Amino acid sequence: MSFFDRNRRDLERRGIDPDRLPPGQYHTDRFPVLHAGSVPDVDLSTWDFVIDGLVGSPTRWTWDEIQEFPTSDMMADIHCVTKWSKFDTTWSGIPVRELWSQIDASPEASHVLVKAYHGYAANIPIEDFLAEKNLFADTYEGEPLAPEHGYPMRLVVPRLYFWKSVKWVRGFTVMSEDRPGFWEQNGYHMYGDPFKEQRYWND
Ligand SMILES: Nc1nc2c(c(=O)[nH]1)N[C@H]1C(S)=C(S)[C@@H](COP(=O)(O)O)O[C@H]1N2
Ligand SMILES: [Mo]
Repeated sequence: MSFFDRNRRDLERRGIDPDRLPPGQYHTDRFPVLHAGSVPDVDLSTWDFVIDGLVGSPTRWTWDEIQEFPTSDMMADIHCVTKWSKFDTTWSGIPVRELWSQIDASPEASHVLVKAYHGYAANIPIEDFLAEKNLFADTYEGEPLAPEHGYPMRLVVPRLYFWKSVKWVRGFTVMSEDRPGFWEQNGYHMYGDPFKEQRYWND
């Protein structure tokens, strides 16, 4: 029996539906750390969150200002393109929809490019960006985000592969076309639906 078959059988034994696993994924209870480059040195006194592109006027919030937004809690399964999935992860933070309601986005807006320290970016269609579960999270499993998992704030978009969930997020650009981010320029799929196994350019 293959590793993947055993992994599904382990889930069944624990009373967890193995069909929650997208094709080609295995379940883990660990929380692997994955990123390009180094963990940024974060200084909250100079931290800002910037929204530019197709908005009425560019918006900038400091760390103190962004604390004024309402927050929610969310639970979701996450799926990394390197084949691990983790179930029932819990997060809190600012719903993406909350931030979006405060900006004057153009009716032409179709995609965002979400940006982080060190030039990392990921592109997401607006419809997926505004999905109900999505958060700009500052809390994971009831604790402040660990530096390696995106402190002080990361995006969480559970319906797409986890590379879209930008750690150390600093804002986004609103666009009227799709433009590749960091991994999308380096072979990863422009959209990245785990259940359609859209891992690489030709998937
Ligand atoms: N800023 C930034 N965000 C990032 C990455 C990165 O390299 N830089 N890697 C992505 C990838 S490929 C994955 S799988 C997840 C991993 O998140 P984790 O380390 O919290 O598990 O972060 C995503 N967000
Ligand atoms: Mo990843």
